[in-house]
Amino acid sequence: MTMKFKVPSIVCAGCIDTIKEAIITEEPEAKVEIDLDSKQVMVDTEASEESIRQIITAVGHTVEE
Ligand SMILES: [Cu+2]
Repeated sequence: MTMKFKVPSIVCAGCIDTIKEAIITEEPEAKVEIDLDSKQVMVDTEASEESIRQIITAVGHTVEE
């Protein structure tokens, strides 16, 4: 299942690497695509939306509701 998150705290390529790495570490099967301009995080995973949201938050980023 593919889920989308808007993460306004993404400001540079470093943020993208941080979030990607955090998600892949917790959910190795996940496919993650992040667009810097739209600050959109797309995750294809079997994990729950809530758990992905928590992973993004745990590395200091903010997910828009
Ligand atoms: Cu950054």
